[in-house]
Amino acid sequence: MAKRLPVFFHEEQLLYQPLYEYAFGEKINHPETSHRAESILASLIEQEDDFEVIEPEVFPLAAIKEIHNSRMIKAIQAATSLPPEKTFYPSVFPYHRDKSRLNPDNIHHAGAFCFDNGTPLNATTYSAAAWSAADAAMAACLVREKKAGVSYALCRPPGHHASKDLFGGYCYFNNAAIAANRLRKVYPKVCIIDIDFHHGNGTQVLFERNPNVLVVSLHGDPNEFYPYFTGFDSEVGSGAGKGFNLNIPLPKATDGDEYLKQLKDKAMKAIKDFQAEALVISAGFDTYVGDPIGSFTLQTPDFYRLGEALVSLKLPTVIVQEGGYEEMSLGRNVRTFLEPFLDRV
Ligand code: SP5
Ligand code: ZN
Repeated sequence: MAKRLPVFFHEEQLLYQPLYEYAFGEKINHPETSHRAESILASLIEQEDDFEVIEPEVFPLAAIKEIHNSRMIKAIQAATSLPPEKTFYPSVFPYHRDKSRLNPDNIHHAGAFCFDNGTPLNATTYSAAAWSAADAAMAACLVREKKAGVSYALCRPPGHHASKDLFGGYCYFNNAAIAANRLRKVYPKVCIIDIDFHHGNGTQVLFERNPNVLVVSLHGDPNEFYPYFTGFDSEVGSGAGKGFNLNIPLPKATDGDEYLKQLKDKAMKAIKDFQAEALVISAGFDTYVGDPIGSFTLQTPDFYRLGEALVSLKLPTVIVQEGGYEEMSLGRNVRTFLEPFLDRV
């Protein structure tokens, strides 16, 4: 039997269940459910000759601390002492964030480490987010040690909106950044390609001054779509990192053909020019036609084409789960995307 594609996942990720969010004043069911992970897991287990689910064992605090500052981590930890039925929604965001005024142990100060009100905290958030980060760290270690050519971290909650000291956009710890940092210890030049519907603002800001990490993101035009303030093509990196950030904003209703064209002509060209030695894919599936919060029109077979295109780069690859909120199709879309990578395990 051929080698199976390693899938990292920890059961404790399921215990965090945000119930709702306020989206522009409207109370809606929270899109980032634990059912998402269950949908993916069920779909991969169905094909157990191809996928091997592995539970991370090491609690990843050191890996998280490489990316996030200790006060932001503390703010998320502070929620572990909330009563089980209580969920805190950061809703007040301070203008001044100087150290002397902030107490990360006080849950009412969580807004100092957060940038939107869709990213709540409760007693289970920290362990779910930490084990999600562990998936990414372990998946990267396996590839770094050349025990696999490709691995998949079933991260949930997602990560690409989180930066050094701000969580938001359903993201707490930046799993893709954690994976990239692990890879960098063996592969000096790493590319993170972000194919989630939303701009990966957290990943961008974490690496925008770094010439050794190329960050490429295709996403809904920020003039119209979340996170609104970043993701424009004028953001090209800064200082020594200038030229090593590429944003490809795309209009509403972008379909698979157009998406693939942009991916190949712009994103993959940049990755080749950069001569990346390893690849992290921030894999969101909210580009799917049926997604409740995305506005592209990719169909399930398009995810196969996407995977096929990225496999052709022939790079050691860590695939990190990001968004994708149409629970019925999510598992199938993820499996379809992973299929072309099976030859490269
Ligand atoms: C990881 C990730 O995908 N995070 C996305 C966070 C998006 N939060 C804002 C959602 C705004 C929803 N607006 C829905 C409009 C539907 N027509
Ligand atoms: Zn998204």
